[in-house]
Amino acid sequence: MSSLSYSKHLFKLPKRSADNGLVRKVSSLFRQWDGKLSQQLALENSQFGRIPKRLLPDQTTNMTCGFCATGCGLTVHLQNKVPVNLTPNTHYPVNQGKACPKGWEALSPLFSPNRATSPMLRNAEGILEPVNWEMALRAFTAHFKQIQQNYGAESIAFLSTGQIATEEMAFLGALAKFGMGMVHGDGNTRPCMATAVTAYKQSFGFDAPPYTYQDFEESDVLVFVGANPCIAHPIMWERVCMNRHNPKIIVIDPRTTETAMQATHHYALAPKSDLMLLYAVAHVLVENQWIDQKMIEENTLYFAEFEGFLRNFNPARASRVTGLSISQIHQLAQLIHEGQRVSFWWTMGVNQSHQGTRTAQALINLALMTGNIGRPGTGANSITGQCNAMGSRLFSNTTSLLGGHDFLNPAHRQKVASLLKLDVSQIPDQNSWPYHQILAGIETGKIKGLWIIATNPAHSWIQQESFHELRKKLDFLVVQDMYHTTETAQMADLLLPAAAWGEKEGTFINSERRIGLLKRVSQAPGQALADFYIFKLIAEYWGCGGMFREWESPQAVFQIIKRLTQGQPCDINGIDDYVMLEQQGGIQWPFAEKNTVIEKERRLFTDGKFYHPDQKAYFLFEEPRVSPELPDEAYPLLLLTGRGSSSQWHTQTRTSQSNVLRQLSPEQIYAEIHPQDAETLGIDSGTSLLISSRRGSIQTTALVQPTVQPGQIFIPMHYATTNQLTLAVFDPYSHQPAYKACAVRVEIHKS
Ligand SMILES: Nc1nc2c(c(=O)[nH]1)N[C@H]1C(S)=C(S)[C@@H](COP(=O)(O)OP(=O)(O)OC[C@H]3O[C@@H](n4cnc5c(=O)[nH]c(N)nc54)[C@H](O)[C@@H]3O)O[C@H]1N2
Ligand SMILES: Nc1nc2c(c(=O)[nH]1)N[C@H]1C(S)=C(S)[C@@H](COP(=O)(O)OP(=O)(O)OC[C@H]3O[C@@H](n4cnc5c(=O)[nH]c(N)nc54)[C@H](O)[C@@H]3O)O[C@H]1N2
Ligand code: SF4
Ligand SMILES: [Mo]
Repeated sequence: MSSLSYSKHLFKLPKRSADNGLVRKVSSLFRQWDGKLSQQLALENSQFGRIPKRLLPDQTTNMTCGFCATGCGLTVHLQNKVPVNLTPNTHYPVNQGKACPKGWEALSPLFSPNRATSPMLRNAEGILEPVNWEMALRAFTAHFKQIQQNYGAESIAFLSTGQIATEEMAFLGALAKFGMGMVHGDGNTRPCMATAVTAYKQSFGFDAPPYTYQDFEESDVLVFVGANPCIAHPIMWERVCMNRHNPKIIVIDPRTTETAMQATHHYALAPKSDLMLLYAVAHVLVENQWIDQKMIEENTLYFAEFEGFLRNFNPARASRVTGLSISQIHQLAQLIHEGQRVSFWWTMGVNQSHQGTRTAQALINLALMTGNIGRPGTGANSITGQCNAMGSRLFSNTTSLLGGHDFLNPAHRQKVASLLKLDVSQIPDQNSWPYHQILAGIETGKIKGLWIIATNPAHSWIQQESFHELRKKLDFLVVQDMYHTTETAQMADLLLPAAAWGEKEGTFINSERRIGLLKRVSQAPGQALADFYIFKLIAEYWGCGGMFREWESPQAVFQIIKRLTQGQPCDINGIDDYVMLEQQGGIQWPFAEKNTVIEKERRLFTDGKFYHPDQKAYFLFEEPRVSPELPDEAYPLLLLTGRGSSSQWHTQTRTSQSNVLRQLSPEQIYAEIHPQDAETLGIDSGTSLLISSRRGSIQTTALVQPTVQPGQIFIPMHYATTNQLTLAVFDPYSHQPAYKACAVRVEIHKS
């Protein structure tokens, strides 16, 4: 059904389907939205909804990529208002005319036969069957309200995402927590960025990655820890390649990754021994007085305590734990000392660890103690994963109250309430449970209803079986996705069909804090709606639509978001609107005043002032702990997981829909294994393997190559079964899952 006929269909609601009150309500709703939602749905007047004329795409239009957090600019080419191709934007400051395979192929996933084109409701026979929106919304409201009536308002929770527009995230968070009375809601940024968030908040006083991509080009020493940008952030890596200072490129990773192969120095440490290594490096720096006393005294706290703590971390001790030689540890410290502009970059090898927060802070400590922050080419820099993980960190209303505020702070609650014209009692005065506690709440019967938006945890959550088992304990599961075929969508009681990137408008915030524009260049299939309008409809059906009258379009919500940032480190009140974002090629936060100089690149902490009330950065540290599951006799190998290729995105719901991308990566699951282990096991590349952990067994194909160390194997996360093996272990501060270390056994698979 086309959007046009869909909209007509809704205007003339079938009489049998609803009580008259509801029919009247929906009709009046659509009347109120005439020229807004109806326009959005029907596209009668314009292919591009309410985008101001100046932004109207003609033959081409520019927008931000919807895969990774690099946030490249793409130019979409249209013919008769239909997108026919795209090219990298040559003028966008991020990518300067380059894109990785996913960017080039960003349109293909839109035109997949797997698209969810109609709401689907599980019927009495247990089969998901298409229903119209009205029935879907009535089911949503009736089931969730019933659950709340039976078990209390907190008994429904949501799991959201770093992959929808900021305006959508803010809407969802406000609707769920202020409108529907939920307390618990988290997102797939928990398995991704929670560690960086916690580390920054504790060390700097706010979740603030300080860098700008220009720093890739300005550094003379770049230290990548647990990061494989050649695969995961190829265009950031391009920026490294543009560095004209003949830089030292140091990679700290147990694997000889594509990035390690390009590096000048690779330290293949034992998995999860980073904390020990980084403390030993700090020890050597202190011992040689290779530290920046001025920076330490003027801008930081707790260095004396840190110095005392470091005495126990000599290179000999670290050598035993990391497997690196003592001289390698000295060499690493010396390289850092000799650099004039040293930048530290980390990603999932750090974040996804049982001691991730302290490891990230050990990197922050190194930057602080050597004065490598606030200057070009420096910084303690967490690289973000998903296209809008940064938006989710500030505006999803999950871990922080909208705008980077604190649910536990009464003044913050009051501020947000008055900005949104709410009664302060509507804002929860407690933090949400983190993701794994929400799942534990399902296990114990405290959570009975779950709403999952733009994430596929049935594939991606750690120790997958535990997630699948929880399904039985839920009274009602709603999944909102662009495809009806995902592992999680298949489990739903109610599936809500979402428009995708390219089919809606809004903004994303990239890794360097740059706010970029999304545009509508294609029509969503069938009855699929932008998440924004799904939330709008739910608000109306739930009965809290009045709270969101001002939230009439993504552009209107952008203005609300701006207000919410007033006085915050992420203040963006100097940005007028989408048009200004378009004209400037994205704008990095903070941008509080209109007259702030608009530079192409801006970094934080140039004045040495941090966001704690005392304006200092803190040295934070703790005794390292042993990884919870080490290899033993029964399970003698260690499993690492992560990204396999630049053409595969996560659970592959999107990238598997492109013929081009499919051909650039192995279709079948494989395990990298060292030649030495292969010999012991009597296997070759191509041998079918059975890989078992204490959680279960999966079948893979062997890929024998020395990219992994002996005793370790690597399996990409992109395949449905990988997380059957992983072990649910979490960092105690960030609650981020430790996906990258568990013990396994490898055998030849006999069919
Ligand atoms: N092509 C592609 N790009 C992506 C994504 C994708 O799915 N596909 N996903 C995006 C997202 S959401 C994210 S979060 C990022 C992730 O980006 P990255 O973190 O760069 O990718 P990963 O492969 O998960 O992990 C990085 C490295 O950590 C190493 N590692 C494992 N254990 C340890 C350890 O104990 N210490 C150290 N030092 N290293 C360790 C692994 O060997 C791996 O090479 O990528 C983003 N970009
Ligand atoms: N073993 C192992 N597991 C891992 C990791 C690892 O390194 N190792 N990494 C973890 C990390 S860092 C991450 S970020 C997670 C990612 O895990 P997920 O978030 O589960 O992975 P995606 O495939 O990105 O899921 C996004 C879903 O949203 C849907 N979608 C896309 N666009 C839209 C939209 O606009 N609206 C709606 N409603 N839906 C949309 C897609 O079809 C897809 O189903 O995986 C984690 N899992
Ligand atoms: S590097 Fe990331 S943002 Fe850039 S084109 Fe590739 S997926 Fe898109
Ligand atoms: Mo991620």
